[in-house]
Amino acid sequence: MTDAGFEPLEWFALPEDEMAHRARAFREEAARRRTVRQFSDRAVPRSIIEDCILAAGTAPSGAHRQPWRFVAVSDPGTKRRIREAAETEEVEFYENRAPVDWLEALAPLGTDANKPFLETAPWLIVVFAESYGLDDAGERVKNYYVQESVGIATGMLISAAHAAGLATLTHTPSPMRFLATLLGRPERERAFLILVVGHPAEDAMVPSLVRKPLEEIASFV
Ligand code: IYR
Repeated sequence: MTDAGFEPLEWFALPEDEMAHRARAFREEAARRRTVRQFSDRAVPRSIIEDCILAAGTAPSGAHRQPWRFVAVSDPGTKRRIREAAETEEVEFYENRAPVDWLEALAPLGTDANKPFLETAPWLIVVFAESYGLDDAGERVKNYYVQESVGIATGMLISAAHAAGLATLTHTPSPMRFLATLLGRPERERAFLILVVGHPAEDAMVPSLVRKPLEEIASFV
């Protein structure tokens, strides 16, 4: 698990105008990303999903424990079972569990308990957080900053999918315990979220959102 030794950093220094150009280009590309809720059933090659997951796996993590596991689901039967279980939780959420203020906050997004995209989209990447690891002898190894590490990796996964021309939706059925059971994951893995990945439906609509301006999200001191 421990990486042996050190090696020289591989680094490509850029002139400042090139840095500015790339920063702006990345910002503009990031701004084009939208969370999509209507997916096409158009297939996406597994190799593209593998590259996105490998990009996510380059995320920094506490003590370099890499406490993530990505289960990429394309099997229609498994997707159907995930949809059925998720919708059962969501009906309970929307009808009973969610407080009024939460439902009000969600109203502009137009979400409800119906989750057809869990079957329509070609890929569901179920992200698991490993609460502890196992060493070669099968002994428990402590992980650190698990939520932060998996959150960063998920952000990179979303960015990688967007860069590959794919639409995504972060879906968080609550509670999510059924995912570990359904996918046969070990006790030490906790479902973090489902990333729905695919092409948007041709008639996909997205809510008109305004992103906070720099002054509201940043302070320079
Ligand atoms: N998990 C539910 C509810 C939901 C909650 C939040 I916070 C959202 O930003 C969107 C939906 C669902 O997926 O519908």
